[in-house]
Amino acid sequence: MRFDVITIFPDFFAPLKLSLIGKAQEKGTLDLHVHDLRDWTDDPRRTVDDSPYGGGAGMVMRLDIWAKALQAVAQMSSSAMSDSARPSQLDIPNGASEQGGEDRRILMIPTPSGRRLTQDWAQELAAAKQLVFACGRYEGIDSRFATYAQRQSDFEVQEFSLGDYVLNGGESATMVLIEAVARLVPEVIGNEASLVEESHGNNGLLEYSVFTRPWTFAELEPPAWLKSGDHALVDYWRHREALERTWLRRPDLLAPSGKAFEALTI
Ligand code: 6GU
Repeated sequence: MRFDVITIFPDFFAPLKLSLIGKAQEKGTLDLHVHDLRDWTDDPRRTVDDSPYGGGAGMVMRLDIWAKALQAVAQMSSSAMSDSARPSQLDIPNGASEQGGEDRRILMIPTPSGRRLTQDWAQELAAAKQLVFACGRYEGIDSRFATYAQRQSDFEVQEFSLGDYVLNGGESATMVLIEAVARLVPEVIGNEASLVEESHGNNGLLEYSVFTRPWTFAELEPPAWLKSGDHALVDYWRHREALERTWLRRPDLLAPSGKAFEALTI
């Protein structure tokens, strides 16, 4: 899977060389490219913004610069992907190519007014072929950009938000989305079973509590049934505990409209 990030702060993404996501890039499972928006400016000051029409505070990022950046990234990435990534994907039986959606190329625009990122959406995005991120700063990118991209590029366009609070720019939100999606791409995480049981995983409940040695510390002990050696009993209590934690901490997930409603009837 390929990620392209367009930003005025390319250094922001250096941490993606670390950890599992860095390893996945070395293996070739993930292909991450960070582009400096200022490469597509044409004045010595490398200006990317201007004052808003109609007046008001702050600056707005220019549509013409973003359009050039997007066209360039679209072009360089589509030729790169047709060179290498393509044939190997076709060779793999039961790969993403069977699940549909493997050819999706999506322009992701981080904005507090976008669609809220959820685990379900991250799962869906993990099957895409390419995600391109347009990281805005200041008061944001000229609002025509999404429409422009929809009309003039090969990309499907999605505006996403992490939640109801405001960040200074899309960079940190993009890091979050890349991490949430990348770990769902097959072979990025070593132990895929850990994806199933974790919070917001398949049954929609919060994760049950976990414990390791020492058994007693500062008079604190795990629940006794963890020592029973009876797997069915342990599964039963873990499920109960996950339900209890969800009920106490996130009752919204158990509402009829919530993700874990089904878990109540198991
Ligand atoms: Cl995606 N961008 C910005 N700038 N602020 C946010 C956000 C995104 N999600 C929550 N707040």
